[in-house]
Amino acid sequence: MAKTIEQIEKDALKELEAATDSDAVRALSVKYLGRKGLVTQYLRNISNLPQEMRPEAGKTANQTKNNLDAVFAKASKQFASISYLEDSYIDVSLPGRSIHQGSLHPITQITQQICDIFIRLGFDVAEGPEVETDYYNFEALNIPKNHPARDMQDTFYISEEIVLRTHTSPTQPRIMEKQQPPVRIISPGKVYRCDSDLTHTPMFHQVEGLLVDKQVSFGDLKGVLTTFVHQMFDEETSLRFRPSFFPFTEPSAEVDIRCVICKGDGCRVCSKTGWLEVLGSGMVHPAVFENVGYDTTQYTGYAFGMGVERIAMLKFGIDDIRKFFENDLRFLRQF
Ligand code: 2NM
Repeated sequence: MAKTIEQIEKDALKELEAATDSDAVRALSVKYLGRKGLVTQYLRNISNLPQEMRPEAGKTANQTKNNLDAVFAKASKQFASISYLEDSYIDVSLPGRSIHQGSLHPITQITQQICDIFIRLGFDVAEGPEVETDYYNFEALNIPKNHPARDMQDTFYISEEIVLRTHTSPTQPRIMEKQQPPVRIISPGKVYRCDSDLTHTPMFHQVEGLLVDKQVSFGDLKGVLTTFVHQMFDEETSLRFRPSFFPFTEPSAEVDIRCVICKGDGCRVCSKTGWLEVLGSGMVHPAVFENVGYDTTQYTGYAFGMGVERIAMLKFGIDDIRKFFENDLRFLRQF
């Protein structure tokens, strides 16, 4: 016995109640209203009914078809809007995504501090290549072929004539060749030496300075470096100039400051001397001026150089230079 159209509609509505998503509604729509659907088949079978029953049966069946059509469409729309809400659901109680602020590497910070002091004193910044010729790295700076600083153990050679610069000094004869005095420059940058332990890394940073003019004296050098130390460390920091030797300066002096840790009492950092070496300096050797075509009867000049890592270690109280190159964020975020 075939089901009545009322029974079919009842079943359809009951099944719809159990539907939980729009896919289920679509399946019901196919089951009842599709090409082989139960309502569709019922409509088709009306032609087999006795003539007098057809109009009434057709009317009821069409009403059922239209009703189910509307009910399915409405249900499908409701499920669609629910799933849209579920997909785009935002939990406003979740903590926000934090933005980590970056900062300058401590070596960059100290390099900038050093440069700023000399810029205020009237120096310009001049940078040069890290891959340098033997001529500018050594020869122009009065470092002869047999000098220990040229030792294969210290210098990274690219070829017979090309090296990784071992100091930032070669920038200076490059400038002097192009520019007559007065010259006031500082040269910050990376330098390379084949050396690695607690206090040495194969790459480190220097700032070197040069001033050339008429009647420049060792007193000018002392004044500028004293100002530098007082601004970089502390107005109260005492310093001393200790005779030394560099091939490119004569006379030469190293600058020591009172130990920033023990204030001169003697400790592990200053090897019980109470002093810390922070700078090399001197009056530019006439041979350097001759190499760049400066008139040595008219001009004199001073030069100085320092290691940025060493200054940074003293300022921040760090005892292992390698910390600067490990890129451990727990270390770097302290600066
Ligand atoms: C130092 C110490 C002493 C220096 C000399 C020159 C130049 F090019 F003018 F000759 N530039 N830098 C110099 C002098 C560097 O570093 C420890």
